[in-house]
Amino acid sequence: MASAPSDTRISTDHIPVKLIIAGPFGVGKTTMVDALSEIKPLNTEEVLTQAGTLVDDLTGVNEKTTTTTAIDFGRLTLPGVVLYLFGAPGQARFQVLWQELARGALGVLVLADTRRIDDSFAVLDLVESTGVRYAVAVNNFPDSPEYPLEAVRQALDLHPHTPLVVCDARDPVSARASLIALVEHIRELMLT
Ligand SMILES: Nc1nc2c(ncn2[C@@H]2O[C@H](COP(=O)(O)OP(=O)(O)OP(=O)(O)O)[C@@H](O)[C@H]2O)c(=O)[nH]1
Ligand SMILES: [Mg+2]
Repeated sequence: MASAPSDTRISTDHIPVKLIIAGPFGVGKTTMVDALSEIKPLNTEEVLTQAGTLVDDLTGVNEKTTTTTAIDFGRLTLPGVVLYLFGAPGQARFQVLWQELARGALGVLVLADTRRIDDSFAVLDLVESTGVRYAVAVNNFPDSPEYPLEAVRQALDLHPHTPLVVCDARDPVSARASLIALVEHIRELMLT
């Protein structure tokens, strides 16, 4: 029998860690999971319909043609740990999904978009309701207003210790740096 391709094998000496990449509609969750995953990511993309515009506001993301209908899933192996990455929608109507998804998660990376900063509130409410620790990464688009990070922190009413970074969800190095900021934060909290 042929052995499995190396990129699909899971090493048993790596600690499994579940992380969630969350954020409002169209913020770049699927893009980030795709950029990070070493396996072909599971995507649940479907074409956006006219009916969908009644529930998700396309303002600022008019170029968008598809949306994730459930979750994204990918995997990233780092020294000693294997990260299981779940891309999850952050609109308030996904509260039920979150109750299940948050179970066993070590942390959440919340993506934010400075073109639509208000859309982050529902996500932050959902994440805070789960009690899972989180960090925030601003995903920059070409037409994103560039506010100082302190202004974004204030606008989102983040705790002074909550990590806040800027990222490019398309870039694996940048995406990985955001995850590291999250994991380092959780590590520090666990040690104190
Ligand atoms: N310029 C730029 N475009 C991005 C970036 N991240 C995502 N995009 C684009 O933005 C669009 C939306 O990205 P998605 O990854 O589908 O966003 P999402 O959060 O998964 O969207 P939903 O699942 O519908 O909520 C896509 O066309 C991406 O190519 C980024 O960092 N910079
Ligand atoms: Mg998506």
